Amino acid sequence: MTDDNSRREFLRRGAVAAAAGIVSGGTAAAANGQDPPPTAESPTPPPENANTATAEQSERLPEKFQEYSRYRPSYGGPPESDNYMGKLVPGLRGSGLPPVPVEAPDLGKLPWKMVDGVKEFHIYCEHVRRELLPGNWMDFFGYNGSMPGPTIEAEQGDRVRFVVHNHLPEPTSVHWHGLELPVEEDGVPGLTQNPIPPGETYVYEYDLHQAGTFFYHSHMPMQEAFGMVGFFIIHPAVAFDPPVDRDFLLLFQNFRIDPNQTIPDSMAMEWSWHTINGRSGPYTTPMVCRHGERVRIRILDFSPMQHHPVHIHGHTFWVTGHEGTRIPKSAWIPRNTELIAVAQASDFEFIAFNPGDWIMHCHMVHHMMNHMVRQVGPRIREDVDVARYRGNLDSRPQVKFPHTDPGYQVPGYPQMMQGQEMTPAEMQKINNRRETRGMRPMWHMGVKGLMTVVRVLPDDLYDLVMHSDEKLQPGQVFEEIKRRRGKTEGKEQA
Ligand SMILES: [Cu+2]
Repeated sequence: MTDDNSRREFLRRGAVAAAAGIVSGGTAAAANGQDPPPTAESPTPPPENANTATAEQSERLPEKFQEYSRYRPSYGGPPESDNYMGKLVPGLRGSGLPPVPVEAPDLGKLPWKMVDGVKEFHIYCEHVRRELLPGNWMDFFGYNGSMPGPTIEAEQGDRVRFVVHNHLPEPTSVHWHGLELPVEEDGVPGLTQNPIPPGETYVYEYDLHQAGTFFYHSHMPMQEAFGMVGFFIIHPAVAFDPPVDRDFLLLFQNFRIDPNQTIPDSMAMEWSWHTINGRSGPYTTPMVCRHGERVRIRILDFSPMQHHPVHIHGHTFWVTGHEGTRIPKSAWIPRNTELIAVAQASDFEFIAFNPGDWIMHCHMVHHMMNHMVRQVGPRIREDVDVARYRGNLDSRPQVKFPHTDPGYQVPGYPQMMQGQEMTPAEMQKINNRRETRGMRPMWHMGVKGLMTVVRVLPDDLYDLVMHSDEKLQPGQVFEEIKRRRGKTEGKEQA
């Protein structure tokens, strides 16, 4: 059997086993994607005893830790096994289908039409107003009415044409980040082309031979800090195995926008607003999945100068790609927190085995809040009156002993930090989205700044939330998930 055939055979068996809920790890050594035996074409033999060692490890590991289930917590080991922590467990969608379209919550896609065998896109560079949180409209530069710009979705092998219309009050150009293209298409002002003057149009055209998570952006630094970026996803000609059921995109950004402003300060070096796909938590729309699906989430950090350690709760993901391209399986890394630096992207894949509402967020504390300002008395802390101090500068009142005295309060965030005030109408915008139906009544308290939610819902609850018009009470779905786990946990493990 050729390597390709054995791979297909493994995936087929995996899909059959997966359909039964359990993927056996007992024969892991035989089907764990190790290097094929040496042939005339591959003179380097695998290390001696590699297979024996794996088999021995596998034998020593209690069987219950060798099995993998897409429907409950399990180990799927030993670490060399294909099933280990869900590593190569296929999605429910099956192999051999075209790649699933990407989905960027809260963002649209750039439309295209076929013109003489070329996929032609029109890009409008323009001023954009974006509502980061309900009632908080800010001013940016963006593309086609969106900040960040709409997602470009193309396929390996496409020839693409971008007609760029500059509606900005200043010159611009568009760079195609990570693409191996002719130098005159690279979009660097001065170096490879003249900047596109305001009101004028410029055409880029080239072939795509790569596949992966790329992006497009202005190559004027201050325009980048103003929001001029968007995803450029190139699907592989043949879908990557194991197949995924969902392919989400999240674009992380930081901005400095002072409390009396709606325009980012692109010179600033500390950041007060944090957005995912142009919104801040809790206005970021949850990613809703079916229980047992294989999910890919691709994250791009396009912050001006800060990295993001992105963490998911309740699951372990495999890092399967970076902004360069897909990573070979032997180099995938299991993590629950991945550090993504400026202009880097990471692709995560995991089996959504764990029903519930799971937060996915940047772990830097300053990135878990919005509209931050320094401690300046009543502006942030409601019970502190700086006028009282200012009026008595000659004889400032002494700190009194009772702990209620403001002098006892720690300057900084921890005590009496104010939440973002929102009107009932604004709260409705948070809670009235289909994707949030049935979440706990106060779910939004814990979802701020660079935070969003992955919802893993059993089939019937997924349909109830996403497809039915039945009225759901706050907390109804969450409580039902808790109730079922309590009821069925023992049975499933029997
Ligand atoms: Cu961060």
